[in-house]
Amino acid sequence: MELEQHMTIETRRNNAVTTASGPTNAIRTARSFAEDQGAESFGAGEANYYAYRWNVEEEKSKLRDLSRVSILDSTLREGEQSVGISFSKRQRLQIAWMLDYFGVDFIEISPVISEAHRESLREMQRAGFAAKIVSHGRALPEDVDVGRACDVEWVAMYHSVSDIHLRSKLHITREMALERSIKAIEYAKSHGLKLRFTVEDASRANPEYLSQFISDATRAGADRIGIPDTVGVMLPRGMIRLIELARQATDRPIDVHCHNDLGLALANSLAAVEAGADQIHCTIDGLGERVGIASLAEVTMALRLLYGAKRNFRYEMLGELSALIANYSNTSVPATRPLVGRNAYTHKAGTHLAAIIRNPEAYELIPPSEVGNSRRVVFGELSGKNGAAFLLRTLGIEPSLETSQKLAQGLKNLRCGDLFELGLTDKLEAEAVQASEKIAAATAR
Ligand code: HCA
Ligand code: CU
Repeated sequence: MELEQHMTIETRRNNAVTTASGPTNAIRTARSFAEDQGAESFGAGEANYYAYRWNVEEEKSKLRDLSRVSILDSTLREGEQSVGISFSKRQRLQIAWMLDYFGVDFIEISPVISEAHRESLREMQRAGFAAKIVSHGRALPEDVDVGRACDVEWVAMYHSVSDIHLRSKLHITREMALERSIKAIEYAKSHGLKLRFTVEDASRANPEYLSQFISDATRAGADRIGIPDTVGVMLPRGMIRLIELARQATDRPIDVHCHNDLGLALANSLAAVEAGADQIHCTIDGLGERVGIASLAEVTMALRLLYGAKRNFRYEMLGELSALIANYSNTSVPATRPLVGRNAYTHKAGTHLAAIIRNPEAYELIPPSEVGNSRRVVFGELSGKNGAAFLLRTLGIEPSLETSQKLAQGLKNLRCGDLFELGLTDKLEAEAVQASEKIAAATAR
């Protein structure tokens, strides 16, 4: 069935938009629907309208407003567990400043690791950030004391709850794990701390035990409950059920922390907040143990673009944050990283180029400047006459249809694949548009 037709039927069935029978109505309806949802990305040209409907229309009445979902950045804790990462104190402070300016709600760091980490934490406290600083450690009084010595307001403690961890890592019984955790919670609370308790490896724990654990931790005074998918084994629908169980067991805000071992961290984090989790854990570029967790750029942008969540993050810093981390870890940002990678806004095929220079929305979800990236074009055998005309114009040569075609053929005949890449400034883009209009006019003649 044609998509258009299907949508119309869907629309009728849902009885949500009764007039969406033709393109004009569909566009009009798109606008009001989008406005309804507060989804700014669907207000302008409605390029993403149908996708939005596929994504959320059915759930519209059930979906919570995700504008209140908060963000914890763990680049300085989970991120430092990445292979090849070890920040200096100065770097940690710089990262924290930028994360705070970006607008995250919590910044997590583990002072248990070293004196340098403790000093970093103290400096962060002194900086007077709007973001809350969380001191991460094990569910042990001595780790709580390390946080206390740094005058923190918030501590996070974790204890494994899966049988595999209890048996193979800790060599203790379920009862011992619970008892030890409750003691640690009571200890932290007796010292006036705010506390998140994370049930490590929750996704692989016995559900009855997990539920009991969460409600006991809540009763003992935990202010937030952290539900991690520690080995990245969940499907989004599994995550929904897991969060629903946690939601039943506690009335406290729930954090979700999804590992990316199968590339599902983002999807699982989103499923979790749909199911009632209140905060997502992220790191810059998804850094973390093994292949890391959900990335700050992807999570914050998905919340904004796909759910219309209204947050005042400084999204345009995403590219810079990513570059900073790459610089501090002597690596480069993987070209294929969504939103911030070099390839995220690099267009290559001639047909894409032709569309992009008329309206970038044809192949871009959000303009590159909004995520601190920039648009590039690749010239080579796939450029076609539009790409060739653009290239000629850039070189100061007035393109005709004939020369453009010749150049396109020449680029193809070289059989060199990609010849070179050109960063697009506003001026170059304006010239490209002119060139492509000329070609279009010439072709029409
Ligand atoms: C760890 C495990 C952890 C904890 C998550 C949390 C996990 O490396 O300490 O405290 O929120 O993935 O379970 O990162
Ligand atoms: Cu983790």
